[in-house]
Amino acid sequence: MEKLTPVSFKNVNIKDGFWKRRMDINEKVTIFSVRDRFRDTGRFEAFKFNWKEDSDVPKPHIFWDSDVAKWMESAAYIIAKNPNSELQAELEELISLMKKNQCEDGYFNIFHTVVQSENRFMIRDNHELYCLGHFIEAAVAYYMATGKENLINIVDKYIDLVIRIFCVDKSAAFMTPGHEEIELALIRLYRLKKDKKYLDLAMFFINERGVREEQLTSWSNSSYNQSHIPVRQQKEAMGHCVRACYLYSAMADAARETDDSELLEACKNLFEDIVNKKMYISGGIGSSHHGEAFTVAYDLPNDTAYAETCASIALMMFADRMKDIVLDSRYADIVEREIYNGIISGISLDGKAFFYENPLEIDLCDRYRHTSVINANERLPITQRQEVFSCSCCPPNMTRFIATIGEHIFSTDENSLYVHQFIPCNADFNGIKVEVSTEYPSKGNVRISVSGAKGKSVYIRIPGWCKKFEASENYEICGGYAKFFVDEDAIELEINIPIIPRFYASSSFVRADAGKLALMCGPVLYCAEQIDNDVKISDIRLDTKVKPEIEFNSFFGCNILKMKAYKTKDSQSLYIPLDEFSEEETSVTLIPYFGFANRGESDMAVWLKK
Ligand code: FUB
Ligand code: ZN
Repeated sequence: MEKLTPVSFKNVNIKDGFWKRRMDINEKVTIFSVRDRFRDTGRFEAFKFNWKEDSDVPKPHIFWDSDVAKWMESAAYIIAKNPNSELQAELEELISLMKKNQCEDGYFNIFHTVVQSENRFMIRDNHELYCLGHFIEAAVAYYMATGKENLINIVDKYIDLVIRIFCVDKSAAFMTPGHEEIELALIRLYRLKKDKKYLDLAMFFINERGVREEQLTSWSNSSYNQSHIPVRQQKEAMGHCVRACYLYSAMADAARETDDSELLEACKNLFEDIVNKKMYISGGIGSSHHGEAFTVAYDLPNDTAYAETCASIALMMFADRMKDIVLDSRYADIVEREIYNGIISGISLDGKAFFYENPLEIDLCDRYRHTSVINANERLPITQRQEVFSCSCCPPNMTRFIATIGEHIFSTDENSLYVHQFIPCNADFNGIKVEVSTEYPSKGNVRISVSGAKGKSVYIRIPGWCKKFEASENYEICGGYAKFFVDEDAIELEINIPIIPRFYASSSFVRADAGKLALMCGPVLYCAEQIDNDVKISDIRLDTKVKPEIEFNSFFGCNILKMKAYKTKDSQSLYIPLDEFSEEETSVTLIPYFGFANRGESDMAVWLKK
């Protein structure tokens, strides 16, 4: 097993370009607007533990704690890079409320203290351990940002209680959490504090999953939360996608920490099953809103795609961990697919609104077809992003993702530096200084200057979609990376990855995409929106013989494409005999998929007729 160490986002300064714009918006707009919406809805107020039956205070939800914990984690990452007294004060206030309201025995959960204290650790699907997991991640982040242990002390006390209840007394009504997350969080805390009790507890929850029958919800079976068989035997990704990919991320972490080759093998199999059979071209996973879950292989409907933003983040997290334990560029390829498509389609360009579901096709007519029946709308994804949801897990997941985008760029081991993503930045770590200059994803020239790495190798990922590239120095290909040897104190490498449009057909097993094509340019997926096109989106037939024109568009901060296409010649008939049917030439504009629904409601499609 490889053991690369990712370079912390704290050591990486993103200079300009696509991600700098996103980070600035995250820091100046998103973190505050998510906070304000969480305030409006009572999520912050809930930390005062002042809800009572008949009071005006909104009733806490079982996982509001986790929404705020993710917000805290995000705010901590932001202040780790740029001190901000407002955010810091907000964090301190929340932490002091937590300290004040933590139970004597260490328990901390708002819902199960003020609403249903009688059900403490009784209902497996009530997210207590999931919420604790997010508080642990927030504690790690706050410590990294400030060196302060106040939040760590709170979660540590709670973890001791969990160890007692789950591993010693075994008095909880279940063995493993209904929603995974605590496992990966505990391993993060273990890496920070080096206290083995955290790793042991993570391993306990990983190892106990699927070995016995456990409490189920009334509407799901054991595969919903990956408890159908022991984790080492799992080969097929099943159930709720976020739960699944948080578990797989923890399994990858655990495989690394304990040198467990069986766990690693399971991770590899699960990854293959997802990316070869169950993932949208956008990187989205979860084809159905029923259980927000994986369905069966090749079932990838575009208009009803669930493709939750958190699920894309979770798959990215899994792939990102795998890239550091297996030298295979396909893992970082999936990170790339997610960060430019399935994840950031989840946030509006102004940084204020979010998609929970990320469909790959919208036809507004589907929403209004039942003209004579009241309330007969289909169960279809919303067409415009919202600032907050009653289940608002995605917005704070997005803020923590954007704040730490720098974490996905580099890894190191004793002898090498690895460059996984192409983001313009300066980085300084382990005596090595790196500068990356590029206009990626709009242009493919990447200049990488490295100093302090004499005698080491530099591995640069060559994206799987790139068939031909140029490099300024000699290299060999290892695991999909171009490997360069550094024989001087400072070296400057240049690679050129052509950013040219590429058409994709899907596997013949994917019914929804039959007879259609999708277009990608560099790592970015494209779609057609009605607002840019006169032709009805479903009527566009792409002309693949003429190269699409590429044009940089500042609204999207990325290229758009213009290309030749055909449309059906106007006819008044509903059905046209084939000998009377004809097409005429037209042109279409395609925009980055991540940018759809930023200019009002519009029909949209990724897959277009060929
Ligand atoms: O259950 C907590 C979170 O809410 C899940 O991770 C999301 O899928 C949503 O159901
Ligand atoms: Zn979510």
